[in-house]
Amino acid sequence: MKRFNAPHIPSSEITPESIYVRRRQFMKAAGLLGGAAATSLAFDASAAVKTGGKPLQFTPASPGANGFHTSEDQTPFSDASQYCNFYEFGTGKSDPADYAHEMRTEPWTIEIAGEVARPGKLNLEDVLAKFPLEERIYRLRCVEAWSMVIPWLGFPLAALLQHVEPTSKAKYVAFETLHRPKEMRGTRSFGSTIDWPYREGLRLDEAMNPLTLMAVGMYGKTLPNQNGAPIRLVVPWKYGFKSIKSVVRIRLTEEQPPTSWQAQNPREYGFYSNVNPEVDHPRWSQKHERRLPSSIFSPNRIPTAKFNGYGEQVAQLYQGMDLAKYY
Ligand SMILES: Nc1nc2c(c(=O)[nH]1)N[C@H]1C(S)=C(S)[C@@H](COP(=O)(O)O)O[C@H]1N2
Ligand SMILES: [Mo]
Repeated sequence: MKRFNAPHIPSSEITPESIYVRRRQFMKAAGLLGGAAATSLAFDASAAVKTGGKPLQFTPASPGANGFHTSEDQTPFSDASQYCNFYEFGTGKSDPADYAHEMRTEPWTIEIAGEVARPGKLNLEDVLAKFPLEERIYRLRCVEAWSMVIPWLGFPLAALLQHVEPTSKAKYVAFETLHRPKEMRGTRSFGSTIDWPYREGLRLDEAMNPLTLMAVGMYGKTLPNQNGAPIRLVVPWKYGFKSIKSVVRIRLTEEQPPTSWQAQNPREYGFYSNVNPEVDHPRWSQKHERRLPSSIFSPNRIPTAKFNGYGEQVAQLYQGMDLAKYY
């Protein structure tokens, strides 16, 4: 098993993000970072690093009590698209923005398997034609104690699951990311962090919750590759690592599926991973977060809310469960 213990490191111990992002932008502008020779296919993805992808049509988020909208300040696109976790491209926060354009996202199919009446492969275009896009302005809180507010574009995962008709045996939903080492330099090296492909999972009722989104865009446009193009999960009440990127496989199961971070370090990462300031990570506190953009002069440090502030929508899913045990 080629695993190497280099798990999540709280970024507060490294560099404040805004300074970091600006430094990268400066280095890029000054031509100080090695640019990959872009093929014609990679060109759009490469441009999307800076500007975002193609404009999309969607129903704008409207304020209400459903958690679909927040009036908090949105994180600028430049921070959300340049300060990322996508270990398939490396463990550094800028690695995804630097290298994810090497991933080909066309054509793209999602395989749906397991406990469903209608298993099979779906083309992304068919998925997009079938499920109208909605905007959801969500907080996303990383386990490393930073957070962002992002306007996502997507459709509820529930719509897709209903379409494939879960059987009565289905209790969990397992997800897998693309694993294509030629295009994902972080998965090529010996001594990798994770046993690829990246895997995540939800209980079926969590997957069916109206907040759970399959996102194909952000800030009005298709997703940049580094944010999980062409389709990713967004589960706003859980730590960011549950929001698996670039999904190619969905499997409904009877048993709780293994997940990448739990397999990597079960003491530090559980299956549920609900945002919870009352349960510290073994190596750092989860009581506060730094809302991006954050710098040493304005750290933007705020208290973390249980379920990332979505308790009204999801607390009932965990009634009677000891969330310190099921972390
Ligand atoms: N396939 C895959 N998905 C992933 C990750 C990853 O390394 N690989 N990182 C996760 C983590 S730790 C976080 S915080 C979010 C970050 O999403 P963002 O970069 O779009 O903000 O993606 C999650 N999804
Ligand atoms: Mo994360």
